[in-house]
Amino acid sequence: MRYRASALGSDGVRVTMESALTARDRVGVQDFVLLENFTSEAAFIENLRRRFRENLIYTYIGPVLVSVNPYRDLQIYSRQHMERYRGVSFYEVPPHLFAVADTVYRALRTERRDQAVMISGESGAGKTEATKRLLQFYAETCPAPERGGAVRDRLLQSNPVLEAFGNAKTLRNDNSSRFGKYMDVQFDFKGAPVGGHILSYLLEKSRVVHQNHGERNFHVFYQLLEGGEEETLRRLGLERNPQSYLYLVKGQCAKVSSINDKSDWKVVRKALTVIDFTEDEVEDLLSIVASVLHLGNIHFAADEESNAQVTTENQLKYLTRLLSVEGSTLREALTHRKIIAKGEELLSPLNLEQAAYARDALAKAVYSRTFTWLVGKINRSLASKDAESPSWRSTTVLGLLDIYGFEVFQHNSFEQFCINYCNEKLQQLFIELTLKSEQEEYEAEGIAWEPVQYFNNKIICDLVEEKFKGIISILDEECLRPGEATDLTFLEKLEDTVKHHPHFLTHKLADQRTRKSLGRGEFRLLHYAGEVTYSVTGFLDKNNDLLFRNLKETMCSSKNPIMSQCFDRNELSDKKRPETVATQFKMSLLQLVEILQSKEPAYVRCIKPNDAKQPGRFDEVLIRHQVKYLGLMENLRVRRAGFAYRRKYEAFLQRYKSLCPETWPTWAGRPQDGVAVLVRHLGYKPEEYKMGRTKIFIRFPKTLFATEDALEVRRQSLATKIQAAWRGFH
Ligand code: AD9
Ligand code: MG
Repeated sequence: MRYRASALGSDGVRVTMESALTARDRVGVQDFVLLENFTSEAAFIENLRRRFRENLIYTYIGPVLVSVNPYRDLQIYSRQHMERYRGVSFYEVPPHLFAVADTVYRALRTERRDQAVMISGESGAGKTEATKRLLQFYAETCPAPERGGAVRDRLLQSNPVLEAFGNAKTLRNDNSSRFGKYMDVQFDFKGAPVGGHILSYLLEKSRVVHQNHGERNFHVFYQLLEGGEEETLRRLGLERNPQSYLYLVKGQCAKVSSINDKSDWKVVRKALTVIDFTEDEVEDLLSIVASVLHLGNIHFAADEESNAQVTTENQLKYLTRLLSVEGSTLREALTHRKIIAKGEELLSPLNLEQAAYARDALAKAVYSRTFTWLVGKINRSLASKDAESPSWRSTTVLGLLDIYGFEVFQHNSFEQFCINYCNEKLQQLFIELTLKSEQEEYEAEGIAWEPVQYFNNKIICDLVEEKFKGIISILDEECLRPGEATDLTFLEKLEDTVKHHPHFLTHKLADQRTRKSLGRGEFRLLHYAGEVTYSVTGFLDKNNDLLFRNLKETMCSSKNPIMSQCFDRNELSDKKRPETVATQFKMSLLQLVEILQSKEPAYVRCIKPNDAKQPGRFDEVLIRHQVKYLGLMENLRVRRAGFAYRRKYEAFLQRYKSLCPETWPTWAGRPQDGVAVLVRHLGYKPEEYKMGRTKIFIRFPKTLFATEDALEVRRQSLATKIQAAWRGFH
């Protein structure tokens, strides 16, 4: 017999039945694989919209979590919410980030395999927020370690510090990550967090000296000025007003309504103590932050021979003190360049432009090296205190990846090129891993695999990173011709080498139609997530990342303990040319991919609902675009390749056994046989399902819905009966 809602029970039951169905209409399905029309993008978007309207921001595609940024506090991350998701099966509760958190954690515990949660999506989609919630989940719900319980606090408190130094307001996001972060949390054999380690990727250091209109420098500068104590500011020679600092006024938006720099500073200040900063270290760190601001205010004037002279004595005085260097050495280094010719050192004076360049290069180097030092310092504080003990060997690792999202601005430069390349790599990994694991599951279960067509972005990754022919190689080649090569010769070389590539275009290569929108100093890449036009201006310089030798020497002589760790004397004697920025980045991404591949992956795909950062606004065009490029439709088709739904025999039987007298209340045989009996009783037709080795595969959502509905009906009718009996009893 086939259960039909209308064929069952009294009127009362039918009404309940309808409301269950209406609820599904209203809030959509919680797993896209259950969409009737799963190939329709319109149906996909409609499902997202319905759920978003009801503040249901999470939906699955099988094990992948899709999340839409609500831009409002939904109160769904409390301790109670955490408890609700602990130890329950993924599908038994509404979709939630905590369900992913718990599933990953349990896999780590039971299978003792390292896990990695990869969070992706464009700038402002909610990756960093998701990472923080995950970390909070583990810090609050995991058992405390026997020793070194402070590690939980340290894990949490490393965040505000890194965000202060590595995040900034951009046009896309008021708290945009300007560095990539991969964080390992280490668990002991009892499942307690015992340590952590952070890898950071390419900080966007150009922001230190320049911001586009409507953007800010890194948060820490504003926080210190707003929140620092009088006494501290006096010592650092700082004024409260950000407008006084040239490095803070370029974007003309020091104040942001969504940000409270003053209270954020308090949080950061406290956090520094938690992550083991001594008072002296805090002082040294703040001296460096302040010195960057003073550097920005160093002015030069030209003497009669057009050589630059420092005119801002007061700033120089503070710099000398804060960086603990000799005043005369610093002055000379800011206005001269040391050249070694035929074994002899020569000092060549700089003109105004060169001196400004040297000053900015120093500011960027000081800041970015301090950031790297900070990550190292945090890592020392997070390092498991049990590292030497035998239990260390039995730790398992859970990785959280939160990287800067794909971004397109009016003006895109080297930084966007690196950020978007990074997203391209991660998309590639997602494609490889999801498709591969699906295929493997079908094979493991002995079910025929039907291949699915999808867009593979490997072609774009190759365009960027291939040896000799890729954009990075060509850029590096040009960087090897100082004095001859320019940004424009780099562009010409690119045009010659990759002219026929379907994802590459320049003004010269474009046809009449597209030429208008492309400037002469630009190239365009057709990324998986859309077209981006890059201006080549500054590419060579940023890739070379030169710091004049005498500036390096000056910094090596610094008595500020942090600076002296950041600038190592060995660097001065090193004859080998350092790797370029793009090549270092490429290598670090390759290493990251290896790390991620060695772990069991879980995915959170974040979607940004509108560009105005507003709650409740569902911009369909924007969302459709993201659904497309994140490959969610393909992901769904792969997941549905044949079967909408799959479940382990044990779980399936447990959930539905009450629908069949032979399996209710207990089934004594193998779960697989119980399921066979159950589905025959439910009237499943042979073409509707397949029995794998450990799981049942159901082809159409409607089959499962009918079963779910029958379950709901039974529950309701039971409740009605109990109520009636209760009334009769009284
Ligand atoms: V970027 O690539 O670093 O520029 P993210 O990291 O993807 O970007 P982020 O997590 O910083 O974006 O989210 C942007 C803002 O959206 C946050 O500052 C919050 O104001 C808002 N947001 C994001 N996720 C949530 C959420 N789950 N609940 C409420 C959220 N607000
Ligand atoms: Mg972020």
